[in-house]
Amino acid sequence: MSEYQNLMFENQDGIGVITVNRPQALNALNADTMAELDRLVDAIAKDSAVKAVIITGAGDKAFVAGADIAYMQPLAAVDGRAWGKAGQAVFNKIENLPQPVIAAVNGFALGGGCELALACDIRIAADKAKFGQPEVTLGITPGFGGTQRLPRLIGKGRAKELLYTGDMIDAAEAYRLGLVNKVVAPGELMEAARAIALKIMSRGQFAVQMCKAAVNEGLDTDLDTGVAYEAEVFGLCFATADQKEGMAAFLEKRKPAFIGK
Ligand code: CO8
Repeated sequence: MSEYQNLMFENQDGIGVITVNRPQALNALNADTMAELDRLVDAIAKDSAVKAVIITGAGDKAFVAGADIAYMQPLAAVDGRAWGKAGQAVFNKIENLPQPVIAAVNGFALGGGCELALACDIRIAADKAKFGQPEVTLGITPGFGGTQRLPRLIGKGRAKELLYTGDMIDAAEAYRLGLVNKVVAPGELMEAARAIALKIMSRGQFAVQMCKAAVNEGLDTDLDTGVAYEAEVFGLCFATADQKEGMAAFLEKRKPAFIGK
């Protein structure tokens, strides 16, 4: 029996592909699924054989249609708060994984599903994907980071419109708003996500990790602190074999052979 009931995971040539697998509920995130995701993300963080991660949804209809409404409906305030905090912790772990994480958004990405995509580094969408934070239509706020990550990604005014109206937008509009990096035909989605992952994996791995850390740390602080952090990681790169190799390869007009250290 698989280690996971609600997720699938496969290491495809160094790309760890996570598939949220509850298609009967449009891959809605219930407590079991979140607990499994937490466990899987912890394992991936320690797995040096996983160089990049893609997150997608099972079936052809949904990426993740949100947190599970049936699970949440009877919750008391104290349980709602605990559920929100637990979900935030999992998505924070995804955002801070050492590996680059790409969301391959194959369909509905609503509520917690949109928030899951927001916690990834890069979002690629099928042209039929739909995005939204419909929580206010259910009488709640987003609780897995949406009120924080959405304005940071697309700006305060645009985020507030989506958050206050609960409107669903299509992939073209999500691209126009900067919510997704690229829109492709559904049949090309996984290949497009893989292509970006492979390109990133061909670069200096430590340098990519440090770029991620600098962006994540820097956006949560002021510019002076952010650039000071950048100076530190920039300096650290000069302690790696990849920096010597990358620059030697440039000077010798050849492709670098990076080792990730
Ligand atoms: N939770 C539970 N079940 C769901 C969910 C969901 N989020 N979304 C869909 N399903 C189920 C449906 O109930 C249905 O089940 P059944 O076949 O047993 O009736 C099945 O999936 C198929 O769905 P539909 O029949 O509704 O499919 P349609 O094609 O008609 O509609 C939609 C697709 C538009 C995606 C529609 O299903 C929908 O609106 N879903 C809900 C979307 C939503 O509101 N998501 C936000 C949820 S709230 C949230 O995510 C908050 C996150 C933070 C929580 C923090 C807590 C503190």
